Amino acid sequence: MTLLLETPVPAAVDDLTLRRSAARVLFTNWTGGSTVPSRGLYPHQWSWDSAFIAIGLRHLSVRRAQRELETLVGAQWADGRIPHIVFNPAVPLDAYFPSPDFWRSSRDGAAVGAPAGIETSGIVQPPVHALAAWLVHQADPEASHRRGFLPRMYGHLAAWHDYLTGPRNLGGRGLAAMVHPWEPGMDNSPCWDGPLQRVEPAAAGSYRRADLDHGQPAERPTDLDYGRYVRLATDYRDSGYADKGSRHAFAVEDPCVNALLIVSEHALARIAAETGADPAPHEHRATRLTEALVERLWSPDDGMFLCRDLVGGGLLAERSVAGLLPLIVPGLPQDLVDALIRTATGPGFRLGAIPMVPSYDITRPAFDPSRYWRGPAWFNTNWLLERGLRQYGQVRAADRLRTSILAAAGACDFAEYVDPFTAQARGTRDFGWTAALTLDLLAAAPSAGNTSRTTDPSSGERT
Ligand code: 9WN
Repeated sequence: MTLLLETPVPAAVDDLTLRRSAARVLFTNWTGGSTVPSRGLYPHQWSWDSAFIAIGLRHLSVRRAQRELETLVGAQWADGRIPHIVFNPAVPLDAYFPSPDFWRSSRDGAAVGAPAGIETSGIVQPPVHALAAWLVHQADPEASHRRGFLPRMYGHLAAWHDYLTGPRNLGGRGLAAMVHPWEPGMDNSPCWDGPLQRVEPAAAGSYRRADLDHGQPAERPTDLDYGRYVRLATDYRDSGYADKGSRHAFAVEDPCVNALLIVSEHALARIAAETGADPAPHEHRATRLTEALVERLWSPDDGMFLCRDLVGGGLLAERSVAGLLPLIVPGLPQDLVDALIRTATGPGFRLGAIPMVPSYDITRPAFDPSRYWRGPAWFNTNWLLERGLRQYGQVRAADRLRTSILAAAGACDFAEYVDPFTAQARGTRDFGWTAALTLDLLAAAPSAGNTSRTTDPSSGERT
Protein backbone atom coordinates (compact mmCIF):
# COMPACT_ATOMS: atom_id res chain seq x y z
CA MET A 1 0.00 0.00 0.00
CA THR A 2 1.45 3.43 -0.95
CA LEU A 3 0.19 6.59 0.69
CA LEU A 4 -0.59 9.87 -1.06
CA LEU A 5 0.33 12.78 1.13
CA GLU A 6 -0.23 16.50 1.05
CA THR A 7 2.50 19.04 1.85
CA PRO A 8 3.38 19.09 5.55
CA VAL A 9 3.51 22.36 7.54
CA PRO A 10 6.68 24.30 6.73
CA ALA A 11 9.43 24.34 9.37
CA ALA A 12 9.59 27.55 11.44
CA VAL A 13 13.21 27.08 12.54
CA ASP A 14 16.26 25.20 11.26
CA ASP A 15 17.29 21.88 12.80
CA LEU A 16 20.20 23.27 14.78
CA THR A 17 18.06 25.96 16.42
CA LEU A 18 15.37 23.39 17.13
CA ARG A 19 17.88 21.04 18.71
CA ARG A 20 19.25 23.79 20.92
CA SER A 21 15.79 24.86 22.06
CA ALA A 22 14.76 21.27 22.80
CA ALA A 23 17.96 20.72 24.79
CA ARG A 24 17.24 23.91 26.75
CA VAL A 25 13.82 22.53 27.77
CA LEU A 26 15.35 19.28 29.03
CA PHE A 27 18.11 21.07 30.91
CA THR A 28 15.60 23.48 32.49
CA ASN A 29 13.27 20.64 33.51
CA TRP A 30 16.10 18.52 35.00
CA THR A 31 15.94 18.44 38.81
CA GLY A 32 19.18 16.63 39.61
CA GLY A 33 18.02 13.01 39.34
CA SER A 34 15.14 13.17 36.89
CA THR A 35 13.18 15.50 34.62
CA VAL A 36 9.79 17.06 35.35
CA PRO A 37 7.28 17.04 32.48
CA SER A 38 6.68 20.73 33.15
CA ARG A 39 7.97 23.09 35.83
CA GLY A 40 4.50 24.46 36.61
CA LEU A 41 1.76 21.96 35.82
CA TYR A 42 3.63 18.69 36.56
CA PRO A 43 6.39 19.38 39.12
CA HIS A 44 7.28 15.74 39.99
CA GLN A 45 8.58 12.70 38.09
CA TRP A 46 6.06 10.87 35.89
CA SER A 47 6.56 7.29 34.78
CA TRP A 48 5.95 7.17 31.02
CA ASP A 49 7.15 10.75 30.64
CA SER A 50 10.50 9.70 32.09
CA ALA A 51 10.78 6.85 29.60
CA PHE A 52 10.11 9.15 26.63
CA ILE A 53 12.39 11.79 28.13
CA ALA A 54 15.24 9.27 28.51
CA ILE A 55 14.83 8.39 24.82
CA GLY A 56 15.57 12.03 23.96
CA LEU A 57 18.10 12.68 26.72
CA ARG A 58 20.33 9.91 25.34
CA HIS A 59 21.22 12.28 22.51
CA LEU A 60 22.42 14.93 24.99
CA SER A 61 23.81 12.90 27.90
CA VAL A 62 23.71 9.12 28.09
CA ARG A 63 24.62 9.35 31.76
CA ARG A 64 21.64 11.57 32.49
CA ALA A 65 19.32 9.33 30.47
CA GLN A 66 20.45 6.33 32.51
CA ARG A 67 19.93 8.30 35.70
CA GLU A 68 16.40 9.27 34.68
CA LEU A 69 15.38 5.60 34.46
CA GLU A 70 17.37 4.56 37.52
CA THR A 71 15.65 7.20 39.65
CA LEU A 72 12.27 5.96 38.50
CA VAL A 73 12.91 2.27 39.21
CA GLY A 74 14.36 3.33 42.57
CA ALA A 75 10.74 4.01 43.58
CA GLN A 76 9.44 0.62 42.38
CA TRP A 77 7.15 -1.26 44.76
CA ALA A 78 8.01 -4.78 45.98
CA ASP A 79 5.08 -6.18 43.99
CA GLY A 80 6.79 -4.91 40.82
CA ARG A 81 4.66 -1.87 40.06
CA ILE A 82 6.43 1.25 38.86
CA PRO A 83 4.34 4.13 40.22
CA HIS A 84 2.98 6.75 37.87
CA ILE A 85 4.34 9.63 39.96
CA VAL A 86 7.45 9.78 42.15
CA PHE A 87 7.01 12.81 44.38
CA ASN A 88 9.74 15.34 44.99
CA PRO A 89 9.63 16.09 48.74
CA ALA A 90 10.96 19.62 48.11
CA VAL A 91 7.81 20.59 46.17
CA PRO A 92 4.98 22.11 48.26
CA LEU A 93 1.97 19.84 48.73
CA ASP A 94 -0.44 22.25 47.05
CA ALA A 95 1.62 22.47 43.84
CA TYR A 96 -0.03 19.37 42.37
CA PHE A 97 -3.16 17.41 43.14
CA PRO A 98 -3.42 14.55 44.09
CA SER A 99 -0.41 15.15 46.34
CA PRO A 100 1.55 12.62 48.45
CA ASP A 101 -0.77 13.13 51.43
CA PHE A 102 -3.63 11.94 49.22
CA TRP A 103 -1.94 8.75 47.97
CA ARG A 104 -0.24 7.96 51.33
CA SER A 105 1.74 5.25 49.53
CA SER A 106 4.28 4.47 52.25
CA ARG A 107 1.45 3.73 54.69
CA ASP A 108 -1.52 2.51 52.65
CA GLY A 109 0.59 0.66 50.09
CA ALA A 110 2.88 -1.01 52.63
CA ALA A 111 1.07 -4.38 52.45
CA VAL A 112 1.79 -4.68 48.71
CA GLY A 113 5.34 -3.39 49.01
CA ALA A 114 5.34 0.40 48.59
CA PRO A 115 8.74 1.74 49.62
CA ALA A 116 8.98 3.28 53.08
CA GLY A 117 11.31 6.17 52.40
CA ILE A 118 9.76 7.74 49.33
CA GLU A 119 6.25 8.91 48.45
CA THR A 120 4.65 7.90 45.18
CA SER A 121 1.22 7.52 43.64
CA GLY A 122 -0.23 4.01 43.75
CA ILE A 123 -1.30 3.60 40.13
CA VAL A 124 0.83 2.94 37.04
CA GLN A 125 1.36 4.21 33.49
CA PRO A 126 2.17 2.51 30.16
CA PRO A 127 5.32 0.35 30.11
CA VAL A 128 7.65 2.25 27.78
CA HIS A 129 10.57 1.65 30.14
CA ALA A 130 12.30 -1.47 28.77
CA LEU A 131 12.16 0.04 25.28
CA ALA A 132 13.67 3.23 26.69
CA ALA A 133 16.39 1.34 28.59
CA TRP A 134 17.36 -0.56 25.45
CA LEU A 135 17.49 2.63 23.36
CA VAL A 136 19.57 4.38 26.04
CA HIS A 137 21.94 1.41 26.09
CA GLN A 138 22.27 1.50 22.34
CA ALA A 139 23.17 5.19 22.32
CA ASP A 140 26.52 4.28 23.91
CA PRO A 141 26.94 0.55 24.61
CA GLU A 142 30.43 1.06 26.01
CA ALA A 143 29.30 3.58 28.62
CA SER A 144 26.37 1.30 29.38
CA HIS A 145 28.68 -1.69 30.01
CA ARG A 146 31.07 0.42 32.04
CA ARG A 147 28.31 1.47 34.42
CA GLY A 148 26.59 -1.92 34.45
CA PHE A 149 23.44 -0.12 33.30
CA LEU A 150 21.54 -3.08 31.82
CA PRO A 151 22.36 -5.58 34.58
CA ARG A 152 21.06 -3.03 37.10
CA MET A 153 17.88 -2.35 35.11
CA TYR A 154 17.04 -5.91 34.09
CA GLY A 155 15.61 -7.19 37.40
CA HIS A 156 13.47 -4.07 37.85
CA LEU A 157 12.07 -4.27 34.33
CA ALA A 158 11.37 -8.01 34.52
CA ALA A 159 9.53 -7.52 37.84
CA TRP A 160 7.55 -4.66 36.29
CA HIS A 161 6.38 -6.81 33.39
CA ASP A 162 5.60 -9.67 35.80
CA TYR A 163 3.38 -7.29 37.75
CA LEU A 164 1.51 -6.16 34.63
CA THR A 165 0.99 -9.69 33.33
CA GLY A 166 0.37 -11.15 36.81
CA PRO A 167 -1.69 -9.14 39.29
CA ARG A 168 -2.91 -6.90 36.47
CA ASN A 169 -4.02 -9.77 34.26
CA LEU A 170 -7.60 -9.11 35.33
CA GLY A 171 -9.09 -10.31 32.04
CA GLY A 172 -7.38 -13.71 32.27
CA ARG A 173 -5.67 -13.70 28.85
CA GLY A 174 -2.40 -12.11 29.91
CA LEU A 175 -3.07 -8.54 28.78
CA ALA A 176 -2.45 -5.82 31.38
CA ALA A 177 -5.60 -4.16 32.70
CA MET A 178 -5.70 -0.51 33.74
CA VAL A 179 -7.81 0.38 36.78
CA HIS A 180 -7.88 4.19 36.55
CA PRO A 181 -8.16 6.55 33.53
CA TRP A 182 -4.79 8.09 34.51
CA GLU A 183 -3.12 4.69 34.00
CA PRO A 184 -3.30 4.41 30.18
CA GLY A 185 -1.93 7.99 30.15
CA MET A 186 -4.81 9.32 28.02
CA ASP A 187 -6.81 10.52 30.99
CA ASN A 188 -10.03 11.91 29.55
CA SER A 189 -10.19 9.94 26.32
CA PRO A 190 -13.82 9.52 25.20
CA CYS A 191 -13.13 5.77 25.54
CA TRP A 192 -13.60 6.18 29.29
CA ASP A 193 -16.88 8.14 29.11
CA GLY A 194 -19.03 4.99 29.23
CA PRO A 195 -17.13 3.13 31.97
CA LEU A 196 -16.89 6.32 34.07
CA GLN A 197 -20.66 6.71 34.15
CA ARG A 198 -20.73 3.90 36.69
CA VAL A 199 -18.52 5.93 39.05
CA GLU A 200 -20.03 8.26 41.65
CA PRO A 201 -17.91 11.46 41.60
CA ALA A 202 -16.17 12.56 44.81
CA ALA A 203 -17.85 15.60 46.38
CA ALA A 204 -16.75 18.82 44.65
CA GLY A 205 -15.54 20.53 47.86
CA SER A 206 -13.52 17.55 49.09
CA TYR A 207 -10.41 18.37 47.03
CA ARG A 208 -8.84 21.27 45.13
CA ARG A 209 -7.71 20.98 41.51
CA ALA A 210 -4.20 22.45 41.14
CA ASP A 211 -4.10 21.92 37.36
CA LEU A 212 -6.39 24.89 36.72
CA ASP A 213 -3.77 27.20 38.30
CA HIS A 214 -1.74 26.53 35.15
CA GLY A 215 -4.07 25.33 32.39
CA GLN A 216 -7.04 26.69 30.47
CA PRO A 217 -10.25 24.96 31.69
CA ALA A 218 -11.29 24.40 28.03
CA GLU A 219 -8.07 22.42 27.46
CA ARG A 220 -8.30 20.31 30.64
CA PRO A 221 -10.69 17.56 31.83
CA THR A 222 -14.03 18.71 33.26
CA ASP A 223 -14.83 18.88 36.99
CA LEU A 224 -17.16 15.93 36.56
CA ASP A 225 -14.30 13.83 35.18
CA TYR A 226 -12.03 14.96 38.01
CA GLY A 227 -14.60 13.98 40.63
CA ARG A 228 -14.64 10.48 39.15
CA TYR A 229 -10.83 10.25 39.00
CA VAL A 230 -10.66 11.19 42.67
CA ARG A 231 -13.31 8.63 43.65
CA LEU A 232 -11.51 5.81 41.83
CA ALA A 233 -8.12 6.74 43.28
CA THR A 234 -9.58 6.99 46.78
CA ASP A 235 -11.23 3.57 46.52
CA TYR A 236 -8.05 1.94 45.19
CA ARG A 237 -5.99 3.51 47.98
CA ASP A 238 -8.53 2.42 50.59
CA SER A 239 -8.30 -1.16 49.31
CA GLY A 240 -4.57 -1.02 50.09
CA TYR A 241 -3.80 -0.83 46.35
CA ALA A 242 -4.82 -4.48 46.00
CA ASP A 243 -5.38 -5.81 42.47
CA LYS A 244 -6.72 -9.35 42.08
CA GLY A 245 -9.67 -10.02 44.32
CA SER A 246 -10.58 -6.33 44.45
CA ARG A 247 -13.84 -5.06 43.04
CA HIS A 248 -12.68 -2.48 40.51
CA ALA A 249 -15.34 -0.04 39.30
CA PHE A 250 -13.08 0.71 36.31
CA ALA A 251 -10.96 -1.91 34.56
CA VAL A 252 -10.02 -1.84 30.87
CA GLU A 253 -7.60 -3.47 28.45
CA ASP A 254 -6.08 -0.73 26.32
CA PRO A 255 -4.37 -1.39 22.96
CA CYS A 256 -1.67 1.27 23.38
CA VAL A 257 -0.65 0.04 26.83
CA ASN A 258 -0.46 -3.55 25.64
CA ALA A 259 1.32 -2.69 22.39
CA LEU A 260 3.96 -0.88 24.45
CA LEU A 261 4.17 -3.89 26.76
CA ILE A 262 4.83 -6.16 23.78
CA VAL A 263 7.49 -3.90 22.27
CA SER A 264 9.07 -3.54 25.71
CA GLU A 265 8.99 -7.31 26.18
CA HIS A 266 10.94 -7.67 22.91
CA ALA A 267 13.38 -5.08 24.23
CA LEU A 268 13.61 -7.02 27.50
CA ALA A 269 14.59 -10.12 25.54
CA ARG A 270 17.51 -8.17 24.08
CA ILE A 271 18.43 -6.80 27.49
CA ALA A 272 18.32 -10.34 28.90
CA ALA A 273 20.61 -11.64 26.16
CA GLU A 274 23.01 -8.76 26.72
CA THR A 275 23.22 -9.47 30.45
CA GLY A 276 23.64 -13.23 30.12
CA ALA A 277 20.05 -14.11 31.05
CA ASP A 278 17.72 -16.22 28.90
CA PRO A 279 15.83 -14.12 26.33
CA ALA A 280 13.43 -16.96 25.38
CA PRO A 281 10.79 -16.41 28.10
CA HIS A 282 10.50 -12.77 27.04
CA GLU A 283 10.16 -13.65 23.37
CA HIS A 284 7.51 -16.24 24.21
CA ARG A 285 5.59 -13.78 26.31
CA ALA A 286 5.75 -11.16 23.55
CA THR A 287 4.31 -13.71 21.13
CA ARG A 288 1.52 -14.74 23.50
CA LEU A 289 0.67 -11.10 24.22
CA THR A 290 0.54 -10.31 20.50
CA GLU A 291 -1.91 -13.17 19.98
CA ALA A 292 -4.02 -11.98 22.90
CA LEU A 293 -3.96 -8.38 21.65
CA VAL A 294 -5.34 -9.43 18.27
CA GLU A 295 -7.82 -11.90 19.72
CA ARG A 296 -9.15 -9.55 22.43
CA LEU A 297 -8.93 -6.03 21.00
CA TRP A 298 -8.99 -6.13 17.18
CA SER A 299 -12.19 -4.85 15.57
CA PRO A 300 -12.44 -5.85 11.88
CA ASP A 301 -15.41 -3.51 11.38
CA ASP A 302 -13.42 -0.52 12.62
CA GLY A 303 -10.13 -1.49 10.98
CA MET A 304 -8.39 -0.71 14.25
CA PHE A 305 -7.99 -1.91 17.84
CA LEU A 306 -10.51 -0.89 20.51
CA CYS A 307 -10.47 -0.91 24.31
CA ARG A 308 -12.14 -3.74 26.21
CA ASP A 309 -14.32 -2.95 29.22
CA LEU A 310 -13.69 -5.64 31.83
CA VAL A 311 -16.48 -4.44 34.12
CA GLY A 312 -19.34 -3.90 31.67
CA GLY A 313 -18.00 -6.50 29.23
CA GLY A 314 -17.27 -6.17 25.50
CA LEU A 315 -15.34 -3.77 23.31
CA LEU A 316 -15.87 -0.02 23.74
CA ALA A 317 -17.04 1.58 20.49
CA GLU A 318 -14.97 4.77 20.93
CA ARG A 319 -12.09 5.18 18.45
CA SER A 320 -8.96 6.76 19.91
CA VAL A 321 -5.43 6.94 18.54
CA ALA A 322 -4.57 4.20 21.07
CA GLY A 323 -6.23 1.82 18.61
CA LEU A 324 -3.72 2.66 15.85
CA LEU A 325 -0.61 2.40 17.99
CA PRO A 326 -0.24 -1.41 17.80
CA LEU A 327 1.45 -0.55 14.48
CA ILE A 328 4.59 -0.51 16.66
CA VAL A 329 4.16 -4.24 17.37
CA PRO A 330 6.31 -6.41 15.08
CA GLY A 331 4.83 -9.38 13.26
CA LEU A 332 1.19 -8.31 12.97
CA PRO A 333 -0.75 -10.08 10.21
CA GLN A 334 -0.41 -8.09 6.97
CA ASP A 335 -4.17 -7.62 6.56
CA LEU A 336 -4.30 -5.90 9.96
CA VAL A 337 -1.38 -3.66 9.07
CA ASP A 338 -3.09 -2.65 5.82
CA ALA A 339 -6.34 -1.96 7.65
CA LEU A 340 -4.57 0.14 10.32
CA ILE A 341 -2.89 2.25 7.63
CA ARG A 342 -6.22 2.69 5.82
CA THR A 343 -7.85 3.82 9.07
CA ALA A 344 -4.97 6.15 9.96
CA THR A 345 -5.16 7.85 6.56
CA GLY A 346 -8.97 7.82 6.42
CA PRO A 347 -11.40 10.57 7.50
CA GLY A 348 -11.14 9.77 11.23
CA PHE A 349 -7.40 10.42 11.67
CA ARG A 350 -6.21 11.96 8.35
CA LEU A 351 -2.57 10.95 8.59
CA GLY A 352 -0.63 12.87 5.93
CA ALA A 353 -3.44 15.35 5.25
CA ILE A 354 -3.26 17.44 8.45
CA PRO A 355 -0.16 18.37 10.47
CA MET A 356 -0.44 15.65 13.12
CA VAL A 357 -2.66 12.68 13.91
CA PRO A 358 -5.35 13.56 16.48
CA SER A 359 -5.89 11.69 19.74
CA TYR A 360 -9.47 10.86 18.81
CA ASP A 361 -11.53 10.23 15.66
CA ILE A 362 -12.37 13.59 14.04
CA THR A 363 -15.72 12.37 12.70
CA ARG A 364 -17.12 11.33 16.08
CA PRO A 365 -19.32 13.66 18.18
CA ALA A 366 -16.99 13.52 21.22
CA PHE A 367 -14.08 14.95 19.18
CA ASP A 368 -12.75 18.29 20.51
CA PRO A 369 -9.57 19.72 18.89
CA SER A 370 -8.49 21.55 22.06
CA ARG A 371 -9.41 19.46 25.06
CA TYR A 372 -6.63 17.21 26.33
CA TRP A 373 -7.03 13.62 25.08
CA ARG A 374 -10.34 14.23 23.28
CA GLY A 375 -8.86 15.32 19.95
CA PRO A 376 -5.64 17.35 20.14
CA ALA A 377 -2.50 15.79 18.68
CA TRP A 378 0.18 14.65 21.12
CA PHE A 379 3.85 14.25 20.30
CA ASN A 380 4.37 10.86 21.94
CA THR A 381 1.55 9.19 20.02
CA ASN A 382 2.75 10.71 16.73
CA TRP A 383 6.31 9.61 17.50
CA LEU A 384 5.03 6.06 18.07
CA LEU A 385 3.05 6.14 14.83
CA GLU A 386 6.13 7.31 12.96
CA ARG A 387 8.03 4.28 14.26
CA GLY A 388 5.17 1.96 13.40
CA LEU A 389 4.91 3.26 9.83
CA ARG A 390 8.65 2.90 9.36
CA GLN A 391 8.60 -0.60 10.78
CA TYR A 392 6.04 -1.69 8.22
CA GLY A 393 7.90 -0.18 5.28
CA GLN A 394 5.83 3.03 4.95
CA VAL A 395 9.04 5.02 4.71
CA ARG A 396 7.70 8.01 2.80
CA ALA A 397 4.73 8.37 5.13
CA ALA A 398 7.04 8.08 8.15
CA ASP A 399 9.39 10.70 6.71
CA ARG A 400 6.50 13.09 6.09
CA LEU A 401 5.12 12.61 9.56
CA ARG A 402 8.58 13.14 11.05
CA THR A 403 8.97 16.42 9.13
CA SER A 404 5.53 17.54 10.20
CA ILE A 405 6.10 16.68 13.88
CA LEU A 406 9.38 18.61 13.87
CA ALA A 407 7.76 21.62 12.20
CA ALA A 408 4.95 21.61 14.76
CA ALA A 409 7.34 21.25 17.71
CA GLY A 410 9.43 24.19 16.46
CA ALA A 411 6.40 26.42 16.06
CA CYS A 412 4.61 25.66 19.34
CA ASP A 413 7.26 26.15 22.05
CA PHE A 414 7.26 22.39 22.73
CA ALA A 415 3.62 22.43 23.72
CA GLU A 416 2.08 19.54 25.59
CA TYR A 417 -0.35 19.01 22.68
CA VAL A 418 -1.55 20.90 19.59
CA ASP A 419 -4.67 21.46 17.54
CA PRO A 420 -4.32 18.67 14.93
CA PHE A 421 -5.53 20.91 12.04
CA THR A 422 -3.46 24.04 12.72
CA ALA A 423 -0.66 22.71 14.97
CA GLN A 424 -1.38 25.61 17.33
CA ALA A 425 -0.14 25.13 20.88
CA ARG A 426 -2.47 23.77 23.54
CA GLY A 427 -1.81 22.78 27.17
CA THR A 428 1.42 23.71 28.89
CA ARG A 429 4.64 24.77 27.08
CA ASP A 430 8.25 23.53 27.41
CA PHE A 431 6.84 20.07 27.91
CA GLY A 432 9.44 17.36 28.55
CA TRP A 433 8.51 14.58 26.16
CA THR A 434 7.75 17.00 23.31
CA ALA A 435 11.32 18.30 23.56
CA ALA A 436 12.80 14.83 24.07
CA LEU A 437 11.05 13.19 21.13
CA THR A 438 11.95 16.16 18.96
CA LEU A 439 15.59 15.45 19.77
CA ASP A 440 15.09 11.80 18.94
CA LEU A 441 13.53 12.56 15.56
CA LEU A 442 16.24 15.10 14.80
CA ALA A 443 18.86 12.44 15.46
CA ALA A 444 17.26 10.10 12.92
CA ALA A 445 18.40 10.55 9.35
CA PRO A 446 15.49 10.89 6.88
CA SER A 447 14.62 7.98 4.65
CA ALA A 448 17.69 7.75 2.41
CA GLY A 449 19.75 6.67 5.39
CA ASN A 450 16.89 5.22 7.32
CA THR A 451 15.24 2.54 5.25
CA SER A 452 16.65 -0.41 7.11
CA ARG A 453 14.49 0.25 10.17
CA THR A 454 11.70 -1.89 8.88
CA THR A 455 11.55 -4.97 11.02
CA ASP A 456 12.22 -4.37 14.68
CA PRO A 457 10.90 -1.39 16.61
CA SER A 458 12.74 -2.35 19.79
CA SER A 459 16.13 -2.45 18.16
CA GLY A 460 16.72 1.25 18.40
CA GLU A 461 18.81 1.57 15.31
CA ARG A 462 17.94 5.17 14.58
CA THR A 463 21.44 6.50 14.88
C1 9WN B 1 -2.18 12.72 35.59
C2 9WN B 1 2.45 14.15 32.98
C3 9WN B 1 1.10 13.49 32.75
C4 9WN B 1 1.11 12.53 31.56
C5 9WN B 1 -0.28 12.05 31.22
C6 9WN B 1 -1.19 13.26 31.03
C7 9WN B 1 -1.18 14.13 32.28
C8 9WN B 1 -1.73 13.88 34.71
C9 9WN B 1 -2.61 15.09 34.94
O1 9WN B 1 0.14 14.53 32.57
O2 9WN B 1 -1.77 13.40 33.34
O3 9WN B 1 -1.26 11.67 35.50
O4 9WN B 1 -2.50 15.68 36.03
O5 9WN B 1 -3.40 15.44 34.07
O6 9WN B 1 -2.46 12.88 30.70
O7 9WN B 1 -0.25 11.26 30.06
O8 9WN B 1 1.92 11.43 31.84
O9 9WN B 1 2.88 14.75 31.80
